[in-house]
Amino acid sequence: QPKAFLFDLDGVIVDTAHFHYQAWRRLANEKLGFDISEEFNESLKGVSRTESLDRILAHGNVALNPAEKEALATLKNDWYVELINKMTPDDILPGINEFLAKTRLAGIKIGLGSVSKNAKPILERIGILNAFDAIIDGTKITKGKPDPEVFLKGAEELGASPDQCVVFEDAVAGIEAGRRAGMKTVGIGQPDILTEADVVLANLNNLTIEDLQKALHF
Ligand code: B16
Ligand code: MG
Repeated sequence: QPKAFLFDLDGVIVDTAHFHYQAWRRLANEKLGFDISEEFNESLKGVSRTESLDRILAHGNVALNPAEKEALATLKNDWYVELINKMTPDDILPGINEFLAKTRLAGIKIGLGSVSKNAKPILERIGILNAFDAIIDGTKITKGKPDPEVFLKGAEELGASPDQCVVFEDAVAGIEAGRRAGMKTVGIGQPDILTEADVVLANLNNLTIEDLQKALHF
């Protein structure tokens, strides 16, 4: 039986992936003079703030000094925070509350594995901070996904070995991080994008722990 479930935040618990895209797109449009597509945005999911900016600048062939980059990253985050401040418990994605309840009932530990420095304020806003036994966020790690650090720290805090953990992720970089950590991975999204995940689901609606264990061969 699995001992711990590790959930990504953006795109799994809440649809903040969309807010990140909105804020980055606004930055590219208003400050850099080019646009970024939704397809390009896939490559930013799960990637840290500074690394995301570097990828956007490379994409638009723009070179900036560290101070300029810092200013743009701050501006993006200000816009992003404006968006997340409007969130309520209604923004929790379909099936999440029920699935977390089933997980707890099954005696499986619940951890958050997010690269975001805004993770805790978001969980507070949507009222589910207390659902987590461990929270690993951007303030606790030095390497973003696809590095496995965030999930390995989560397993450690929950007292589980990697092979007893399941990672729930919407990002290509996040699935890679879970795999590199030696964990089973559940992709939330499209199978043609999350090709490396052990199982891909559209969402966690009506998912039972038994069905999941079967699908993952636990
Ligand atoms: P912040 P996750 C990641 O969160 C996002 O997917 C990624 O788009 C974002 O750049 C990163 O957090 C950093 O977020 O700017 O709020 O610190 O998917 O790991 O939950
Ligand atoms: Mg994500």
